[in-house]
Amino acid sequence: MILLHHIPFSRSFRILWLLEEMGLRADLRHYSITDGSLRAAEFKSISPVGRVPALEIDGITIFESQAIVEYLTETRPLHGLGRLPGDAERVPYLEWLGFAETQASILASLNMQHLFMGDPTPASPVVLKLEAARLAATLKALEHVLGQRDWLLESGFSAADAMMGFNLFAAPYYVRMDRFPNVRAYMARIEARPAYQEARALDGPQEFYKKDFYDVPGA
Ligand SMILES: N[C@@H](CCC(=O)N[C@@H](CS)C(=O)NCC(=O)O)C(=O)O
Repeated sequence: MILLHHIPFSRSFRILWLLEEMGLRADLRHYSITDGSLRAAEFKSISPVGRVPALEIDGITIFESQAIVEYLTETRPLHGLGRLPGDAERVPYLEWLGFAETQASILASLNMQHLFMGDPTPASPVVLKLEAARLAATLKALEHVLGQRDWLLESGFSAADAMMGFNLFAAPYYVRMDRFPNVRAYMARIEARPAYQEARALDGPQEFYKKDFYDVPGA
């Protein structure tokens, strides 16, 4: 049995997608950011600060998406989706895994301020503008790399690309993507993957974003 603790359109999508790339189907247990389900004692015994994803597999439970990605790729090397110690691309592979989380933390900050705070504590326009600029800087870095190759690593698709699965589809709510054609082409390549399409169908509808774009108030 494989059980993924999951919220649609969140970082747990990374794992849902990676499992599909490996031909593994997980049962999903759904949570919500706003209904208190992440704070239940039972879930906190699995994920200490009540975050998704957490994955139950092989008789163990793992939290933190990067740890899950590394565990899955190391225990299932035949799929060729990780770059194990000794691989020439081991270092860039680890860098991109970390980069994905750096980018995701900016998105989480924007999500928190645009979607989950509101009155009586309005978000600071200065901080919102700064965070959107920091997100754009990560997209600019990707734009450069993706002008040289189709996937993050020269050797082709890897689990590092699956780590981007949550990020890149949340970014357009905060940054206009017109100036990042290589990133948009990369997103189209991702969307063309059958495993991605399967995972998206399993994911469930996103409930965070109520409009297409969140501008900085007063900008
Ligand atoms: N570094 C963690 C971050 C996990 C995380 O923050 N997940 C979000 C969803 S994208 C969450 O569960 N948020 C709930 C909260 O902040 O209360 C990972 O990559 O697994």
